[in-house]
Amino acid sequence: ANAPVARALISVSDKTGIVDFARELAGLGVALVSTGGTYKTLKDAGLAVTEVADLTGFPEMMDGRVKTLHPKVHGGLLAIRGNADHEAAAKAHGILPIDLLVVNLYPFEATIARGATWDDTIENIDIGGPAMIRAASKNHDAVTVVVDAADYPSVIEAMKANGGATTLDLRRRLAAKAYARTASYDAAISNWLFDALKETATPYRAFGGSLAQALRYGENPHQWAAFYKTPQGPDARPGVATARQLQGKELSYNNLNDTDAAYELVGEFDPARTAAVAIIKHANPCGVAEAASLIEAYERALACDPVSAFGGIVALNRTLDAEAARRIVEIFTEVIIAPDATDEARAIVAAKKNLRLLVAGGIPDPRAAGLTVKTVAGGLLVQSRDNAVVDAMDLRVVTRRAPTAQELNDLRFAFRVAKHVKSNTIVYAKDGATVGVGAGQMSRVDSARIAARKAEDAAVAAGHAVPLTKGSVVASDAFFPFADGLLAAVEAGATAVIQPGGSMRDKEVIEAADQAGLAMVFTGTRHFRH
Ligand code: 93A
Repeated sequence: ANAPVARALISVSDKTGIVDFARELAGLGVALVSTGGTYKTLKDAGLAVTEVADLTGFPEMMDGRVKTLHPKVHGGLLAIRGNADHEAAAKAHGILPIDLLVVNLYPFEATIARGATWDDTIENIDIGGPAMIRAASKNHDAVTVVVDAADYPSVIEAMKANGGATTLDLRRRLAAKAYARTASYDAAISNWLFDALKETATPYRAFGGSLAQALRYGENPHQWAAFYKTPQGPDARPGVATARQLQGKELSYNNLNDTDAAYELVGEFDPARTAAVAIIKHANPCGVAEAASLIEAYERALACDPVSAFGGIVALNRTLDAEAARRIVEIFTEVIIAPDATDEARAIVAAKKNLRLLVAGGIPDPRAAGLTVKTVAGGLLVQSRDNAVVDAMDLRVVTRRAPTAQELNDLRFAFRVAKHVKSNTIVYAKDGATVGVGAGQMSRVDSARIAARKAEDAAVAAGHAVPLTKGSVVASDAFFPFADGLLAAVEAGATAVIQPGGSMRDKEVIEAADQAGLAMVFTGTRHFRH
């Protein structure tokens, strides 16, 4: 049914561009019908428009909760054109066909973002809008539905090219987009309610987000990609979705992924206690350090693996200062993210045009609840985020020797970092800095060896006589299934170990540690990350 559009119902909360669009429609001979506020906007602009109350013969009522929920609206949208029964019913009840529906919904997501009251938020749940959108989309064979102002021009263009009608292809695309909108809208409402109930763990969660940015490409140039944001309240965990980009090239898919990994990692370090810096490559840290100042933390993070740090992402847990900025821009860096940046630091970064600088306004709370989602063929795997923090864990010394105070500090540091490294994870640390990171190996022994070898490389690069793992501590994200992984760490020179424990062969592993004079603590908590 490719008939010209004769009647349009326009009901929009966001009135951007609506007057121009309606004027074009009127110019193409379309009769306009609108709800109260939209009616007023169009009428004030000098357009001929009918109020929906005149169409239905019912006033808008109950504070606007009921304005378009009426058979004259839904019959007009749903009647199958050319179906004798439907047309007879329409005639009998004085229902006029509606060929074009233009709706954008009560701004529910924006309402929760500004932290509105409960009642205000409830009132911003649109009922009539989604009902009309769904009706019009079902009947897209004849009805055009527009939910996004960005589509106004293509509708006008199609009508001009087709004697006042749109094309089936366009109507189908717009219907697909419309159902995506109602789905993400309802997901936002459902998630808001679950959040208010403090329930992240529920199998009934809905998944949805709205398109924040179409990305140039995905992990590789032949992959399509986009960034979707899930609606958040004003106290949202600061991170890539809330950060403001002050300068630099457009963020890529990999940048967003790596920046997220980097920022979540520095979130583990309380800025009131210590300055912390993480350098990330391919979502794994190639150096992390905490120190009295950002510059010192950066230097030490960089020293861990200066070769890999090239082209990395740098995250800081405190306001970026000039000193740190000056040093960071010396090597090729893709992204810097920090809670904020001083004016002087911003000016220094500005000299590197492509370098992306993001300010997040705060740092993420590692203890916050939340969900992680991963796709598998044909489905989604959902879990609560790993919000376990080592400071809250009951550390149990299992060896004859207990760690010294210095070792214990480093063990905690290393385990905090290990949480953010892909499994199997081995992290060597010393004096609040990583000195070797082994990531993503299928065998824990390999991770231990790789981390040790990287430490040797770093020692050679820095002109140290002995590898930095000598006298370091080591963290493992999961238990050592055999003593071999632990022995590899002993060989590298580690003096203390932190790991979850819980292996069938714990006894064997503890004996090996005792024999080597190591101090070992069990956390009872595992930090797998895949
Ligand atoms: O409260 S509602 O759910 N009840 C309705 O019957 C209804 N019909 C349209 N909200 C309803 N709308 C929404 O009103 C539209 O989705 C749109 O967002 C808004 C436009 O109102 P106005 O034209 O008065 O500014």
